[in-house]
Amino acid sequence: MYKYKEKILTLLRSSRGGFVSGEELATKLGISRTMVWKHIKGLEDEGFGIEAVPSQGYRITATPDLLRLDDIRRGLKTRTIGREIHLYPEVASTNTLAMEMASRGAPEGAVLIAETQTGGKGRLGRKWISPKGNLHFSVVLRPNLPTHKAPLLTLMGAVAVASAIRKTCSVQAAIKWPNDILVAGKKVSGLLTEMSAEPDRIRHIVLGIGVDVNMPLDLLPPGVRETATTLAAEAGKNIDRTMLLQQILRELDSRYRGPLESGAEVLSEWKELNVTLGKRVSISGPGEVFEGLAQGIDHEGRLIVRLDDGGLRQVAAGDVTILKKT
Ligand code: BT5
Repeated sequence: MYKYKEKILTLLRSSRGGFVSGEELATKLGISRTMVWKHIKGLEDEGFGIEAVPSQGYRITATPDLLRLDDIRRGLKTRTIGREIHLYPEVASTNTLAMEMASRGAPEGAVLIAETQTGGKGRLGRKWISPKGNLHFSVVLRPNLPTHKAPLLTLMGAVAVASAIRKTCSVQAAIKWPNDILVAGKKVSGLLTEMSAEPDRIRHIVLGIGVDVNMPLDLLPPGVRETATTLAAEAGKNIDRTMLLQQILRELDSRYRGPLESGAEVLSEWKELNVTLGKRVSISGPGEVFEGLAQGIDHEGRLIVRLDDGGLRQVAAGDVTILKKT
């Protein structure tokens, strides 16, 4: 049943807005014209606009901004990331679900996507607002890495997201340490990495990614709205979320391997894409706030900050505010 609907959609799409007769669809699929009509209704229920003209057939007039599993899988061509993909209309948090699924044995590279989240999570108990029109997904990883190297996976995720945004949306995405992607100085994406570990080995990691794509900005509350933006707002047009998601998965897939042994390649890409190094920053970490110059990143992904007294600090976690030059 489901397969026929997908095939009808493929045939209608390939006519690029032209009509395809009910007869042709029925013959190609080997089903009755009544069945064709039922599947057309099914596509309309999904939000497709389909015009039916008796002498000419059917044509697509509108495509919903909804993710579809077949579209995500088509042409993805990844080795590990996305070998299993789950798509949900709504969940509390894809990260929470992915952590549960990972502990029950979900394979490495499993991807969980939700159109909306009712309890989207940021770091440190903060909330991630997750309306329709954006991307919210989590990837299960089982890296053979010691726990202290886990932050490299967040950096790898940030490099993948920034690169994918640059390629598919033609906007200059940049990384702010540790987990933000900015466009024009405003946050457009955040990453949340959660881990289950033994004392010295990672059991599994979930890399959660939220991207503000096509939502109206006023869905974010005042206080958040001013520091955020969407890819649609920056590109001046709605973005094809499927293409962006596929590209992020490909960028993750191509980096999640050898380079992680040393992290060196990911770190050098990260340096190219980041907007933190060389800036004066204020860091708020657990129980303290301090300022300094963000001078470098070490091989474990820690930020190296030069304090005003000349001392150096390696920061493993915290919130960074880039200070204006004085
Ligand atoms: C983050 O936290 O930036 C991590 C966000 C990770 C979200 C993904 S979505 C898929 C997966 N499943 C989850 O449940 N989470 C992950 P943090 O750096 O703590 O930033 C959180 C702060 O960003 C909030 O306190 C708000 O100020 C702001 N914020 C919330 N929603 C936002 C949005 N949609 N766009 C921009 N900023 C937002």
